[in-house]
Amino acid sequence: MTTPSIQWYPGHIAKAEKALKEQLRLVDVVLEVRDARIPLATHHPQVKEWVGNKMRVLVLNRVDMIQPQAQRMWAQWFREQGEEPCFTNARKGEGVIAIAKAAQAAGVAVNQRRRDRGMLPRPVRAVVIGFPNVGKSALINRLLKRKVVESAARPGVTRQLRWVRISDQLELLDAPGVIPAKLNDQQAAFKLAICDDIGDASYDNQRVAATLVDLLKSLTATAPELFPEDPLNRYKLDPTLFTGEAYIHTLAHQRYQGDVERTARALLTDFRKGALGAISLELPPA
Ligand SMILES: Nc1nc2c(ncn2[C@@H]2O[C@H](COP(=O)(O)OP(=O)(O)O)[C@@H](O)[C@H]2O)c(=O)[nH]1
Ligand SMILES: [Mg+2]
Repeated sequence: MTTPSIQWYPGHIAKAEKALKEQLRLVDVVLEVRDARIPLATHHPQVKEWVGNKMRVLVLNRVDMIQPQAQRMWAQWFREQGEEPCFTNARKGEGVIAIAKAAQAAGVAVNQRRRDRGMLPRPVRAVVIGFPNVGKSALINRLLKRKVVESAARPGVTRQLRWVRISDQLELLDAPGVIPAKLNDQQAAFKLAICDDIGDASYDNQRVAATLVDLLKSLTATAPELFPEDPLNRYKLDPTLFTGEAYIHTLAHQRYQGDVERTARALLTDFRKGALGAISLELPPA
């Protein structure tokens, strides 16, 4: 019998989705945050339905963790799809002003409609949504540091919601990370695990780390221009000689007294903290 390699908890998802749906009723604009390393795998299939006819701003965060050339490729690809994503580094605050501006601009129409109905204008309300760990909170905190004012709690539908007032024109709502109830694409699920964007899912570190090695091998082969150096140089073990799984085992014997689990964790940690370099794990579809 085979068990699925990456599992998570439907109960948590249902709860997060329910909270999100309540929040969506209160906002004018949706800021959809994805991980720039895996902009396709961090696309949630329900976003379209959640956004409905609200305005949406697409944010590709962690731009510091991908190659500048990969950023250009994604920018062009999204443009071809009729999208204009904002690239941000929420840790440093780079690109966040553009987001506040885009959200505010999206809200202009909202206030026009209010005026037409004889109502007073109010700040634009936006919710920040995306997979766990993509940088939603970091983004809000960065926006707050720039402009700033207060952080106020207002009664939500069934519980207190955290509204953050960014400026006189913009209020944001932090949302819990959401994950689809089902991930049919196993490769996407592995990428989410590699990037730690899957919340408290459980998975086999060794298989995830082996998949990372296989993925890096195929990326360096298909787009050598993005990898002037092999990202696995750090370990002084040539990945082209092994499958991902054999690589982890060999590395374990060379460096970690045969402890494969420790090796897998070390590799994943190195990737996640950027020690292997800035690496986009996805490239735009050809
Ligand atoms: N290098 C880098 N780290 C980031 C960036 N944005 C967020 N982080 C880090 O990623 C982790 C998760 O961010 P958080 O905002 O809590 O994610 P959330 O779960 O979507 O709210 C934190 O340690 C952040 O400091 C970014 O653009 N670049
Ligand atoms: Mg958060």
